[in-house]
Amino acid sequence: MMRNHDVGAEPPVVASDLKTSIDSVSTDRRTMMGVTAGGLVSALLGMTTTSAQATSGIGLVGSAQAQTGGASPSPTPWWPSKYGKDDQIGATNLITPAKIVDALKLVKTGKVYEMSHPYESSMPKFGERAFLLRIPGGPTGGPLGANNVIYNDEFVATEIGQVGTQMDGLGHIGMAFKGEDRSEMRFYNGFTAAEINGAYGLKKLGVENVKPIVTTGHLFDVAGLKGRNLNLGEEITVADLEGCLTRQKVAADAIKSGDCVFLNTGWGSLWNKDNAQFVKGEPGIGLDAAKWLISKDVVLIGADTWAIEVVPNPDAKLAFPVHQELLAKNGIHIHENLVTSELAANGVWSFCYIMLPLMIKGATGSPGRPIALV
Ligand code: UVW
Repeated sequence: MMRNHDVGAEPPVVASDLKTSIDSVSTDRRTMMGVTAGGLVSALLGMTTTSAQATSGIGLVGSAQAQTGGASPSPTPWWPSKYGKDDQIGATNLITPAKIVDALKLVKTGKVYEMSHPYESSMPKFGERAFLLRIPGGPTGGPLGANNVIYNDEFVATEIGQVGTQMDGLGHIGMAFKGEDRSEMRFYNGFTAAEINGAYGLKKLGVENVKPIVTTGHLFDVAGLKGRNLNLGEEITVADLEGCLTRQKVAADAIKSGDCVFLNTGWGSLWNKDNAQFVKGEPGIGLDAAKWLISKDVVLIGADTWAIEVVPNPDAKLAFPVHQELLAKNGIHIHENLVTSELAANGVWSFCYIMLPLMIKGATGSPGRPIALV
């Protein structure tokens, strides 16, 4: 089976969007405040920003981002949530005790598939996000007491919920209805930026609200279906998802309310091998496939890519529309930078999925160690 990334086969729409570099994109609000993540960390640690931090997928959506600040992109409110007007839990409401019992029935052998990459500074990162770990001292402390105990601590400076293998919480993505007016920037359940944003963490929709995720997971091996790794900017369609189910001999009604779904695109094979290409864009679902999965009432969609959605979007005017559709409009979580290749290689199509988001109060997302159990 051919598994190489055919970089040369990028569709023409990509080339036209590539002209905007990260330097010319003005919508990263950290830069607007004169503080980049790398700069903040550098200031904290007395270091210089690394060239790895300059790698970015932002340039690919630059032309779409350049169109911000105009008329309302969608006059249709998506709130109140079907889970209640004050709900901050979103689709994880669907993970009931019965769902957990059902998922655990899939565990027959006790085999664990790790779905996380290790967290390390060399990993690919979107925009100027950073991950830096230092062990001060060496050892950090001691010797103490008559027994001369010594200890090591670490100091980590990072966008904790948004680097590496990470799950997006419901406070991560919203939509600006009236330019810079924070009372018209809407998130899940209609909460506004004016209501939720706080310098010391989100006041609402923080990732601590997400329930522990223990439910049935299903893999769509799209790379397996195509017989190759998918290309940058290649959209995964509803027909592709249906094709995966047929090829994998999974019944169309196997995906039930409260389940999670995952995409194996092959893009993850670039991880820590060609980071520049990994973050430049990616294959993924477009709005049609997203709506098809939403209609199945899933709780979370994950992938071996950094955004799970096709980047750049085939509609060059749009930037991350699937993020808005899932997180803001439907309260469905996104799990990025997962390892799905082992599941695909072993033909593991359904499994018990466990991800326990950290209760980092006010955070926009969570790192973690997701596993598939069979
Ligand atoms: C953005 O934050 C724009 O993307 P992601 O959730 O993929 O990191």
